[in-house]
Amino acid sequence: MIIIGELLNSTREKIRKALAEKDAAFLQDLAIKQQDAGVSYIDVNAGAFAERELDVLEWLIKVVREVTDLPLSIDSPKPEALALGCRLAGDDVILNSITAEQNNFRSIVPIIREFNTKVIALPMDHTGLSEDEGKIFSIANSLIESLGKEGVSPDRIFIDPLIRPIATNTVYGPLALNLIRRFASSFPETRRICGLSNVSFGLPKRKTVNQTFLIMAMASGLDAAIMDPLDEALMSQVKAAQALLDLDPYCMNYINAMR
Ligand code: THG
Repeated sequence: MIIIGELLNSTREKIRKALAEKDAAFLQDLAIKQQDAGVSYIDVNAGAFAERELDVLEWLIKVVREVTDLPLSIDSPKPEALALGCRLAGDDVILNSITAEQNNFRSIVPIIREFNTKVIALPMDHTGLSEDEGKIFSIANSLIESLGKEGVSPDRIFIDPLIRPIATNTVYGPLALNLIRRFASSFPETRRICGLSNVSFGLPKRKTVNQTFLIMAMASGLDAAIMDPLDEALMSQVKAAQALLDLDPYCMNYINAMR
């Protein structure tokens, strides 16, 4: 599993406040804690600042870079923010994200190519988010194909089923799991990712919902997640699930992690 730490996201009230007040120490502490928890990437998002997003993102990346060299996932729908992130972040960036909407696709492909990044592909087009499994799957299919034509090989693509809160409609659980299963069987060379904490918005004991869903999603073929790495139970469950899915020969990682 590739784990991307979700905590430096300006939609979280504490982060928005720390960014507004330029509280570098608070943000750096969270970067270090996520690194110590074992994440492979740190997601950075300044989207809550609207027209000031680029300035805030630039400051955030610089502040994070003072304390860790971990690769970053640049979380923005804006091509200019993604390009800025690439210039500041160093090697092995994940662009989070690209869609099949033509303007978005056309402006982001050159950034993927110039900086040789990985990319999270969201299966949505100009009509926005769909509820229809067949339609989402077919957009994913054409998005992966279009990226391929632009020279972006499947091993650089993370495909995302776009998890929505089950508190708004419980069909979103099976919808995401079915998509993950179909992505895994139809596009085995890509990776499957999700924004895990989305699933539990609006519910009590969100961690329980996130933990349970992550295990179900891993059993369906999920191999990367944007999630809270400071949830120790969740991190242990990732290790156990990997061993149970024969992704951890001799359970070595599990045993070492539990010692
Ligand atoms: N796919 C991709 N990127 C994404 C998402 C996705 N990026 C954003 C989001 N979804 C994943 N990141 C988060 C980060 C935080 C929360 C949810 C998803 C979250 N935060 C609580 C809140 O705002 O209520 C914070 C509570 C707290 O800890 O303060 O739930 O799907 N590609």
